[in-house]
Amino acid sequence: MPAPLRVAMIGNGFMGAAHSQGWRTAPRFFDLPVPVEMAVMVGRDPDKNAALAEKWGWAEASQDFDAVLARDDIDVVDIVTPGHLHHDMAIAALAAGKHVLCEKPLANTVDEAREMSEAAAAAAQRGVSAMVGFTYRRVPAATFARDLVARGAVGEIRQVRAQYLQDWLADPEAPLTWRLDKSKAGSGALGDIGAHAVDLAQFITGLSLDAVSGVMETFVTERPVLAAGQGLSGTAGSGRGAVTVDDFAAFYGRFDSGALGTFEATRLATGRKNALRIEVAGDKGAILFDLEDMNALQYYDATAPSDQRGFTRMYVTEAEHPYLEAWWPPGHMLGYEHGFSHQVKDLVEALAAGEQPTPSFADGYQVQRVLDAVERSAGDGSAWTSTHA
Ligand code: SOE
Repeated sequence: MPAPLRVAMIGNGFMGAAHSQGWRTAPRFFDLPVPVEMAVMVGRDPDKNAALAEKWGWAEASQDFDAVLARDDIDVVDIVTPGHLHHDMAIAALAAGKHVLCEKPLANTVDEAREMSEAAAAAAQRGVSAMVGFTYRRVPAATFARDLVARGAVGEIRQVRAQYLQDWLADPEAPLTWRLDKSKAGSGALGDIGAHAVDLAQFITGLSLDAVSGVMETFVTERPVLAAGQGLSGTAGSGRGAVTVDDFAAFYGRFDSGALGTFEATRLATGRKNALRIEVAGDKGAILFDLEDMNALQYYDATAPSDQRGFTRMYVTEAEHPYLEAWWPPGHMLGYEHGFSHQVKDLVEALAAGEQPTPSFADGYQVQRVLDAVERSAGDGSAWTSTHA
């Protein structure tokens, strides 16, 4: 029996629950090359952290991240805290010789992301690996879209339409949480969900964004502050507080091949709950992935006889589709949480093989440069061209 991989996770919010599900489930459905131990969960509030650690399957709970890093019996550190904590935690964990999985976006600024990428490159020389959690790459239909594009199914890519639409901030009374605080989240819709759209579009196409032209807007500039005890990460108080991030970000992007993309990220898209859509159009066909229909993929074959052309909607639930062999019979659907199990599977397999897992911190840094370029391009909004000139 090979030695187990012992994991420490820091953070216990929404992503903590999702990552715990991944660590718990992957070893039970996939034949991993090494056993996984959910050793310790780290969080600030002792009672909450201990209760959640037990509920989610962690052997121990701790309040002391440094003490956990000093332990010899921890191999992997999984960081699921808000973005402003990623940089210091990841660099400290890598310096302590731990492999790191860090939630997206990699950091809150391009400088932080560069330093993290450099630290990961140095750690790799010592056999220590780092990965960033762009989980949607591991939704089977998204992975399969990448495979079809790589096989030439759409031909030469000309256009990409990428959207990530949510509506949980459409209500102006939705409270101020850390995701609306620039000092904690870095940016709003852009970094929270636009980062996914950027990563997934680049992943599916195999292309890389070279240049952007963007626009950003904050529609609801003040929101209710939650009462003490209910607030998240330091926003507790009373009255209304300022929203310091964007509600909406959109941009044109030019890929390294010359293909063009339109990107839109918003948490005010009334009626859209979690619609991450990537449509890729080439000279031989087109493909559409939509997270709100995540077990299916739409494909248009432009080389078919003209009287038989049309988008085909196929279920990506066959055993030969990515990751599906481990799951259910055809047509028995997967959900949001499976991406986190697939992330653990891929990470554990890479670590056991001594390979660098992907997406790497260098990939996360590249996405951060795209986000930063969108913010610089949007600037103060003065780049709009008036129709009244
Ligand atoms: C909230 O907008 C959020 O949880 C993102 O932070 C996640 O990355 C995304 O997967 C779902 O939406």
